[in-house]
Amino acid sequence: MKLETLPPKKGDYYLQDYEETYRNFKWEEAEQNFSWYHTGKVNMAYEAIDRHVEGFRKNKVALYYRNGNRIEKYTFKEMKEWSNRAGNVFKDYGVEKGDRVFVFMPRSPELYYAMLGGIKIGAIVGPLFEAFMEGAVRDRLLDSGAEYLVTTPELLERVPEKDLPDLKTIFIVGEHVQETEKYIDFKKQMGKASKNLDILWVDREDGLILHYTSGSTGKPKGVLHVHNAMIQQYMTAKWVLDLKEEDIYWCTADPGWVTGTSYGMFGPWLVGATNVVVGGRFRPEQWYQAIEDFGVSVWYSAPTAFRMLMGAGDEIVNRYDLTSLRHILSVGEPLNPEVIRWGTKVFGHRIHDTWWMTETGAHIICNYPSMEIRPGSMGKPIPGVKVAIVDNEGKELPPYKMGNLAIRKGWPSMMRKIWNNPEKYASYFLPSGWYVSGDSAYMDEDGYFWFQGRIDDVILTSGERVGPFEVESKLVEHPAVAEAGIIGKPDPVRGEIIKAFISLRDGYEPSEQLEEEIRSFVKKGLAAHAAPREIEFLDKLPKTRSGKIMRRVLKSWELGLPTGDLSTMED
Ligand code: 6R9
Repeated sequence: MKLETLPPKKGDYYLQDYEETYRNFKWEEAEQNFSWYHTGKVNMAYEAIDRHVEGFRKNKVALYYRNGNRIEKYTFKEMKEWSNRAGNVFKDYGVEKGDRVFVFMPRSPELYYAMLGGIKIGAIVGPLFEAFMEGAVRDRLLDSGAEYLVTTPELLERVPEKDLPDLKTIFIVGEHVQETEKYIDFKKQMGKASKNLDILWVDREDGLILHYTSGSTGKPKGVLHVHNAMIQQYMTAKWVLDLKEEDIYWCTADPGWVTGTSYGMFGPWLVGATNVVVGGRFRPEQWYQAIEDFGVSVWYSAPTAFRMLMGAGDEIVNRYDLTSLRHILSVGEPLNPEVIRWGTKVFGHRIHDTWWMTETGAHIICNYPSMEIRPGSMGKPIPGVKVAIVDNEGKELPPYKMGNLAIRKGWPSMMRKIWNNPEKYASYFLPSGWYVSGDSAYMDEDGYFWFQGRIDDVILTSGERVGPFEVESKLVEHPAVAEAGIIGKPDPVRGEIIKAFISLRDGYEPSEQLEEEIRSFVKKGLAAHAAPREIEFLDKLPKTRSGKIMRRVLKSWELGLPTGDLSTMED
């Protein structure tokens, strides 16, 4: 079978020659773009915001915000002043370097000032999804020992204060806040605070942000990143997002997910780009409208969103003017080839898949606009980082061998700690110096990486190893299938059999005939052993808030086992 490829796009890109850059690039070269390379004094918020105010971007829009009728815009200068005010308020109430300041809020300008303000005075900020319920909030605040929280009156009801003895001060963003010793009216205090602030210069290795991410079992773990992450976020905002001076950039991710900070705040602002933030729930019409209204040129989203847009149909795309778009990217889950084909058809642009993790802090394997895309592949490692497929002992495997997707330890934005859990941190690394991602993949002979599934999700059926991604991607090519999740179900004869959970597109109803049709579609299109023996139709698949299909939940449902931590599951 001929390999499907999409040729490079013609254009003037930061990364014109991937192979050559990969051979020659040194991180130290990039670091010389920053004054801290010479002075040793660093602060992420300074580099992302204040630095631009000293230069020519002072009056450039840093943030366009829309949520229903609330529409606002802020220049870099305004962002600087508001985050200074926030920093001053925190300082007044005792926040010191290294203290954890958690932010439990809907996406709003205040959320961004609060995070930047905290960073400016050396605090470690911790973003939480606004949809978290009490248990999820408790686990994270307890584990981090957070003393400070920024939240809204509505969300405060989900903060179990009696269980959180460390929590000293709560900054409330709302109208008519009743101030007490513990409850502070954040907006009122910001209004009174000075818009000038002496930034606290910190060390490159000082703590910046704590992102809680849940493993498949057990409690969520706090992944700590440091200010040094900026160098990789900065370079990838150029190489991968290809952000230019005139771009309007929209990252659809919430800051509760690492994508919403590394590439919803830090990366784009480090290169001085204009960020669009849209609040509220996902609706295809609203999303296309946002692209049209803001003139979005670079758009970063996730497979789940693209699949939902695809499911909503082509007719609706045509109602909007999307000609401002020039570069589209995806992250969070494997990007099905069918989705890339659809995107190329309706948007006239390829969708560029990017692979990375909360733990990696920034992009690791990507597709670049100047490079050929092989749909279904995550692309190639970013310059300055070495990636390989290794066995459990850390031995590098040859092309086409499925194994552990591993990264050579020491890339700049690597996590520096799992909060309170050094054993867990150590468990990511092999003695031979590889970080093991927990993902299973292979590399082809040209160095493109192909994702198979989480190691735990790979299915062993009649002696064949089947990655869920291949089967799911084939399933969504079927016209009736909107989304699919695959699990291995224990079977006395075959070891495991493949079971598919499927949600149907609008206009299709479950039936035995459809089931049979879907099964033979996979048999013919992929392989007999990859066809699901069992199919179950669901209205919706269980997903995380970042849009990942939760296969372990499907599996526990199937086997009648406890589902483990569900705090990151969508409502
Ligand atoms: C940024 C982010 C990390 C896990 C990762 C992998 C999956 C992310 C992917 C992808 C296939 C891609 N993942 N991007 N799988 N192709 N392009 O998603 O971080 O939430 O920590 O998840 O997500 O399984 O190991 P995080």
